[in-house]
Amino acid sequence: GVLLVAGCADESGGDTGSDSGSASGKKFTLMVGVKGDPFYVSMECGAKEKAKELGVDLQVQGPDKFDATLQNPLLDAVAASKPAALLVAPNDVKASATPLKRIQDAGTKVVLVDTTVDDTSIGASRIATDNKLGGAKAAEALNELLAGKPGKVLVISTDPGVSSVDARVAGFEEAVKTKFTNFTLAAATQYSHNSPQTAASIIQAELQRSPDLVGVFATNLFSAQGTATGVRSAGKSNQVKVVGFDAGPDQIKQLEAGDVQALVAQKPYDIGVQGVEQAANAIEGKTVETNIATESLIVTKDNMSDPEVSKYIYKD
Ligand code: T6T
Repeated sequence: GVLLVAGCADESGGDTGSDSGSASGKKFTLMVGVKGDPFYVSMECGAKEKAKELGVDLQVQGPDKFDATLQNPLLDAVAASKPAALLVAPNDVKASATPLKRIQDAGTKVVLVDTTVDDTSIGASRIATDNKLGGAKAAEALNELLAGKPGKVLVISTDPGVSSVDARVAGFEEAVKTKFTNFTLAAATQYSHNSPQTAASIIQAELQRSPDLVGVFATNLFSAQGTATGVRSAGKSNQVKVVGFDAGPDQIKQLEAGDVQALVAQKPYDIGVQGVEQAANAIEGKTVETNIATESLIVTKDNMSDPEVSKYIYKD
């Protein structure tokens, strides 16, 4: 289905395209990872802004769940419509490759945004947060929150095979094993399937099993939301520090309420802008940057009102 967005800041006054290059007037599709996720809503705002500037006709779509079995049929429909460019956040490193390869082979310029596939022949450009670094930053934030106190920490992710969150887990685990050796990983990473309810159940079961748990790293918006709710319902907000990824309006509320202590915020708006830019470059035969790593920043209760930080809070 088509994703409707109400939340973009009004940034009218862009170039209406009288002097734009050959990408002007072409059809671009943005296939987000999942509909209604503030991360992708913000990415869409950035993509729309750049599309407007370049005179590109941008359509946005996304599956109802973050699941390749739902996203792939939408990709097959995109293949049939043959856009000049496809910006896509693939749902799975393996399962998403087949439809994307077909689309690329048919002549559409494919740009991977946020997530990737294993097959490196896919994508003229890949634009994503440095997710491994983001995971390491989460470990550092947790260590600071605990002031070096030793203890067990748990990682709650969405699904294995999602490049973004897998890299965050790897970065977090590496930092715990090499730098913050005061921590021990509580158990294997647990998977919420991107459901806040499941994340809440996971943390509550772990709190029962490991009363000595001191911290949790939840690798994306919905895992973090559910984890924080679960810790709060268990009445353990004072004992367990929660570090989440992503900074939607609800995550900021949880930070304010003290249910989450730190967030790693991405810059999805920038990913959207750069995605359209690189796709246009590919169409116009200009130099394309094959890999772009975008930044992340730590948001806490202390810095969240600073305009330099609050400008990165996602739209919903
Ligand atoms: O964390 C983002 C995104 O980077 C990830 O690939 C999937 O989950 C989010 O969209 C947040 O829900």
